[in-house]
Amino acid sequence: MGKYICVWKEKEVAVIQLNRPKVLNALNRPMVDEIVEKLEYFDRDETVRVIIITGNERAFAAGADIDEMANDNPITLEKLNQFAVWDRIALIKKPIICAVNGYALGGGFELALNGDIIFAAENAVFGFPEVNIGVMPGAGGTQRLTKVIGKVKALEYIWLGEPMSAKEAYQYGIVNRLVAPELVFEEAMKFAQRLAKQPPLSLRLIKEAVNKAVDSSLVDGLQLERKNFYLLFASKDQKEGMQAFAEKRKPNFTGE
Ligand code: DAK
Repeated sequence: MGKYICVWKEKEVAVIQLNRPKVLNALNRPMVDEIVEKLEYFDRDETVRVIIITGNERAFAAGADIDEMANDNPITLEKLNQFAVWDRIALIKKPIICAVNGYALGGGFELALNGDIIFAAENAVFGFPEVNIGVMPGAGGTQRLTKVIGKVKALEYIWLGEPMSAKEAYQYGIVNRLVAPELVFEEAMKFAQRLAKQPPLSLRLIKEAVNKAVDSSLVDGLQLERKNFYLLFASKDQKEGMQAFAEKRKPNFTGE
């Protein structure tokens, strides 16, 4: 339990729940520090295979804390160097599943886009309303949204600051599953438990290779994919997986 988050484990799945309900989980700086510290802690913890980030029924997170930012200027922002903390989220190697109910706006949407898989309530609301308060997305939104939905639609949403319904987000391929609101966490957990049965080394090297595809030329991506493919042949799980196939039984993966 942190000041702004709750954490727990269900078998090999760790959960980080954002917990500032009075302000719709607005992300203040100490809260971002707590989230990143826990992500890194679970990334190192050998008993954890998958991480879920979630909020409450009203909000995943309604953005960065506007009150906290209101008096910032470029010099205070430069000195705070908050991005040094935020950028560490993209370095987490284990699968991150975001279970989204209610609002995922601004920094909340950016946090969800920083994860790997999104389960969303049918009535969830995504969006970048920063333009309405005289700024713009600052934690990856213009880049990550554009890479998924393309330039013209990204400009429309980010310029107008209009909400994107969960259904639209699903149609754009931002959201993996649309779920009844009361079932979002449960379904995300079921998926996480399935993932937790997969060989952990494969999962992390697949994540690295797929992320590379988003962010590099096909030639560079293919090189990394090949290296990771070779590397998995050094694992016990590869031997176990292929042996189990030959013996027509279920594999037992240990992460070694
Ligand atoms: N910050 C602070 N407080 C917030 C908040 C926010 N982002 N969102 C909501 N709240 C507070 C409200 O002020 C209200 O507090 P009280 O008045 O009760 O004290 C409470 O939460 C409930 O909100 P509402 O009364 O407004 O609830 P409604 O259902 O009527 O409306 C809403 C829900 C989500 C449509 C509305 O609250 C809203 O428009 N919220 C602001 C959404 C927004 O503009 N989000 C973008 C913020 S800018 C960075 C990382 C990230 C970012 C920047 C830098 N680094 C790492 C450097 C990101 C920037 C942003 O996200």
